[in-house]
Amino acid sequence: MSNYHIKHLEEYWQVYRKSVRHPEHFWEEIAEEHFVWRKRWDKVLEWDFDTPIVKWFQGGQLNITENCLDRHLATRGNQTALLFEPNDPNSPAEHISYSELHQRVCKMANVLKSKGVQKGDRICIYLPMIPELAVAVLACARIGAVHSVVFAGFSSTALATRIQDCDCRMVICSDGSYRGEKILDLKSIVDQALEECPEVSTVLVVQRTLQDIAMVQDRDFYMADLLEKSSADCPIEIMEAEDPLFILYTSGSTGKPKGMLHTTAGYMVYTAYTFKNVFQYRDGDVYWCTADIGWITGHSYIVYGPLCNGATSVMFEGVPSYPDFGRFWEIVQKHKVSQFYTAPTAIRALAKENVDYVNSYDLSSLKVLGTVGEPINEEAWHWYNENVGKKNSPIADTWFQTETGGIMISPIPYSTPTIPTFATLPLPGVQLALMDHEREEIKGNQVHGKLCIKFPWPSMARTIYGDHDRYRETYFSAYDQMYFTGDGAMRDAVGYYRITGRVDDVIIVSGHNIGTAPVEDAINEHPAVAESAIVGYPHDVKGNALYAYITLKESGEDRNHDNLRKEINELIRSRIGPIAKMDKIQFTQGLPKTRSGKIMRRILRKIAHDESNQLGDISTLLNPEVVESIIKGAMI
Ligand code: 7RM
Repeated sequence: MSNYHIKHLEEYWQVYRKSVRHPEHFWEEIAEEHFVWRKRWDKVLEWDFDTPIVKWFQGGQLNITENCLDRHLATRGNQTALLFEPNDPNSPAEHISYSELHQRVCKMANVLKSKGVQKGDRICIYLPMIPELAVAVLACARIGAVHSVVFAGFSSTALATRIQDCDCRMVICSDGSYRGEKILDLKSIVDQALEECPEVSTVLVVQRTLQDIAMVQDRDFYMADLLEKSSADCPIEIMEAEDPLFILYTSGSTGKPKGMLHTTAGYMVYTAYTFKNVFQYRDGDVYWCTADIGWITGHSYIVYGPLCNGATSVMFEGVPSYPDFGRFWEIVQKHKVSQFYTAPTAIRALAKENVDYVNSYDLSSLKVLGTVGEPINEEAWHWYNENVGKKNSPIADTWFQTETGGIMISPIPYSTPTIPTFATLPLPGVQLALMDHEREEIKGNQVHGKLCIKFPWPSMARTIYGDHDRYRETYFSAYDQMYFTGDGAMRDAVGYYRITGRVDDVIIVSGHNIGTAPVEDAINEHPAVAESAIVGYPHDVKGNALYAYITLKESGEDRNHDNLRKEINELIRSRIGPIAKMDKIQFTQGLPKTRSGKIMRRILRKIAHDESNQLGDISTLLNPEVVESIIKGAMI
């Protein structure tokens, strides 16, 4: 029996039980057998969920890029590490071997050093899905700098907030990016953001689109010029197990994004282990995750997890709809993809199109399908299973979070029987709990509750950068000695889990977490707006669509409402990004409030869901009379 690669359901249960009985021993064995350490750890785990502190493999020393790159050079130097598929289907794909990737990472690491970057410095990376993004991430890790990747679809305001929050002095960006037929201007977004970030002294610019950009003297440099002069010899920085590896921002229910901090050894061990098991990766396979590296899925399952296993990982620059809705399947056929991992929102968008787009390609190379980011509805699951998998490739519905670093709940393909909409079983080492309203754990099956995790796992985020109190408050204060996920879940008769969605005020739109607060903040910036509340409502492609209830200041009453709607969406686009634009805006006389002044989103959610006959008791509201008028307004 191998702990590292599970191949049967019985084996899963054996491994799972072992991982719960002796968690430390379980992870120690995996850490010992599958990774390169410069010094062995003294202590496998130290933890308490009150403070909270969690430390894995203390005393151990290593570098994650030695595990992702150097150790493969002797055995698979010529094997493709990254397979880059550009936006333009007529441009050739780029096969970057392990030895070439190693060289490129070393060169870029030396560029960073030449610009004064030191261990522990935070580097902001704002790049599209091009090889340099993966190279930049690894270059930081090689010299012990902490990367903070910001998804290159975020606005300049969002970028500036993230640069300021973790005090980055360097930004790595590109001139522009290709997305389908569009060319986006990234450098000007960076320039705008940096007006608010005087501490940033260096900007390294990767040229992708070769469009005209402004370069600031002594601040901005072309990456290519620096790489040319840079040596390909860059020894690793030896890192402590708990040294920070990266910060990744995720939106919360209050305005400020949370900089989740991940550390080195535990993150490496867990993402490598889960990659191997969830995707059942074998030598020779070509693995493709369609996420952007700007999200945790891309960090863990495009870069670190696959490379640690010596896999071939596809990186796709474009979009599923360009040049047409067959693009994903064309790429699967062209590169003989064996594992394909995407989001329910992409599946729903493709399922709306003619099925011939799928059927015109040979998808027989596929062995495992994956989905992540939000609950997958039954219809989308069947469409994926029948048309893409031909009922022959198990679907891994993988549940995890930026905070968990790696996949926590998922079937093990070919071992765990799948059921649509169920993420099924916890992976080894993951101890789940469902909690009731009395904050007690609900035992037994066929139950529903708030999803918690009661024992540490190696890849959990260790803190919110610069705000450990908020970390404790958000994740460890709701339930005693538990990590609270913010999600609800049900456990069925056989112990399978089905995630039912967020229980807080985060709305998932097309797989993007939209915190209500920052969007409301943006709306409220409009001079005509008095107050706003946004909620999600079901949307067949995006999962959720956004609905804004807005009360206007008196002076705005007689304005043209359609213009106002446009202006508000424009404001949201510029402050947050196009993903947060409203699908519906209703102007109201007032918003339902509790007596302590909190907006009752629960009621607005019901109205948006067209369930205003199920509002329950609203007599405790401060202003029950506004509810009736909101219901009337919603019907127009
Ligand atoms: C990986 C990622 C986390 C939130 C999480 C859930 C939701 C993610 C699933 C899912 C149902 C899934 N990280 N979520 N995966 N819900 N089934 N398989 O998305 O930090 O961006 O979001 O996403 O609500 O708490 S994330």
